[in-house]
Amino acid sequence: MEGGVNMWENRLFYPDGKFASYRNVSNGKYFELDAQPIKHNILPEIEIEGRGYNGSTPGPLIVVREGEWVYIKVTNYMDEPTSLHVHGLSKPNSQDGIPEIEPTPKINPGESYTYHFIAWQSGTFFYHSGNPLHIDQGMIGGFIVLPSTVSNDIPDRDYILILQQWELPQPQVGEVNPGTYKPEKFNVKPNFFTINGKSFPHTTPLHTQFGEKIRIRFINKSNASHSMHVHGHDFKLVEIDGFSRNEYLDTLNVPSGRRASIEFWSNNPGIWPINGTKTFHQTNNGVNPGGMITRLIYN
Ligand SMILES: [Cu+2]
Repeated sequence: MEGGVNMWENRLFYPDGKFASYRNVSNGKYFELDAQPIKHNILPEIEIEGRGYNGSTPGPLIVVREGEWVYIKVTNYMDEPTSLHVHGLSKPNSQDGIPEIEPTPKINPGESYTYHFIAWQSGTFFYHSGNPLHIDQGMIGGFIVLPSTVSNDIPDRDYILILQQWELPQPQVGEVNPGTYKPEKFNVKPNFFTINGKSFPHTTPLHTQFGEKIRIRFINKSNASHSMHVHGHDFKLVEIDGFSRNEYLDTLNVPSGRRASIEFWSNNPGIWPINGTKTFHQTNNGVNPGGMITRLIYN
């Protein structure tokens, strides 16, 4: 049902992020990603000097269909080489984007390379720089492959949430010192936590109406696992790493590298937190509430 896939595409939401624009080509879609230094506010008073794609972290959401060819032209506007790895979708070695290890191009400053491969598997994926340090400075974005055919049973709203953490210099735990900061290398002692690049209370809420089926796709590539909880709603785990699951839970651990999708019915009106359960992750450097929290709000 081709129409159903079009409908599904219109039901994708990437709160606080943007969708990647594209050009249709004969056998698929062509995207452009600019790898560049960025300044990005995770809170009104906290700006990060990091790296991102097309001006943001996370980078724009790429959406394609199962079976399509995907072309992604990456241009390096930074002072260091980079590359692009689309995580979880297997592809030819030359297109995998880890040039330190694989026979795949390194994109030097000022240069471009166009990755091309088939999106053969539907599911939730993400892209990131082949340089791990760049990832922890913000170079990650969502990559969704919608199935080529669907039943009528698609979600009413399908949210994509990327989990990130940051180590920013701060005088002490328990206060937030406003300013512009470069994330410490690899964020080994993270003190700020974001969903799609924003910390609570500045995360944009998820909206619903009574009776809808909501899907949430969690994506984690940070140095920690994130244990995600939806208040007021048990949920069904429907996907891990592009593969179907069918299991009921109310808290779901999302380890580094994993994508996990859940679905639930909006059957309990209110304003509900959706959050990482680790206590420090629910704060902004120890200031409660903050960090990896968003809300589900019934309209
Ligand atoms: Cu990978």
